[in-house]
Amino acid sequence: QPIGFLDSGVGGLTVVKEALKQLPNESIVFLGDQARLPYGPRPTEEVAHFVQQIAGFLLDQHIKALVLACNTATAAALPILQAKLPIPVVGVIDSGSQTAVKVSTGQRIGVIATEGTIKSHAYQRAISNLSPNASIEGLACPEFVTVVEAGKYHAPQTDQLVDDQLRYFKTHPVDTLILGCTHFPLLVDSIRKAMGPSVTLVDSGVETVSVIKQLLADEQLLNTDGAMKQPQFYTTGDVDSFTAIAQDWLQMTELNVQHVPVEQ
Ligand code: DGN
Repeated sequence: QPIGFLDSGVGGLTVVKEALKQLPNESIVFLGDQARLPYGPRPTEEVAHFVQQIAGFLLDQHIKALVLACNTATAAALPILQAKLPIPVVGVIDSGSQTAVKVSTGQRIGVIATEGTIKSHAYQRAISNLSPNASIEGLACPEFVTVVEAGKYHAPQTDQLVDDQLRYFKTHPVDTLILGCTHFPLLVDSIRKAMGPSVTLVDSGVETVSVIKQLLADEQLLNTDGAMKQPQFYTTGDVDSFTAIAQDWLQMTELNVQHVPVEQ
């Protein structure tokens, strides 16, 4: 049985990329809800509704576990799905917070994410529970999602945009920065340049794959042998633009991508 991954768009592919490395014997089904992207500015209830819908589609593909490879979806719907679905469901916020608290030298932790995630205070809560004295700086960077979805993450003007947005941290310094949106690891080179070498960057998605691996092992659901299967990708949006970004990011030429219609 496959593991299901969902995101509002291509951002969740950053988690899939890590899963292909850490879980080479598993099959993967991914759905990007590009037709209704971005999730960031939408009301929580609407995001929760969309996420339940696409989780239902993935359940029909007989997944054995579900990864919400989207911070906005995690903030809006993780407890609901954990309560409703008969399979393990993992989000990206707790694992990113745990790692940040562990690696941060001075407990000055920054979070960049969508407006939805920042407004939900989900990271602020998770980090404060783990490290009550931590100071947390949250910054919404919704434009980063647009740049990534447009496939412009290698464009020279992107460095400038990222640098402008992250200038906030010049006056609000942090020692650790959580990439609290799964789209942002595609911009990691620009983010690294803007933040300088001394700030530790935490990719929530990468940390999540270690969590799901452990969870599958604990539940005796982990596949330890068997040939690696081609992942199956679905998008509710445009197959060609999804395929182009997925090929570039995953460095794979042959991809199975299919369109799934959804109500708008
Ligand atoms: N990739 C999603 C996240 O991690 O929050 C959100 C992108 C979006 O829909 N704005």
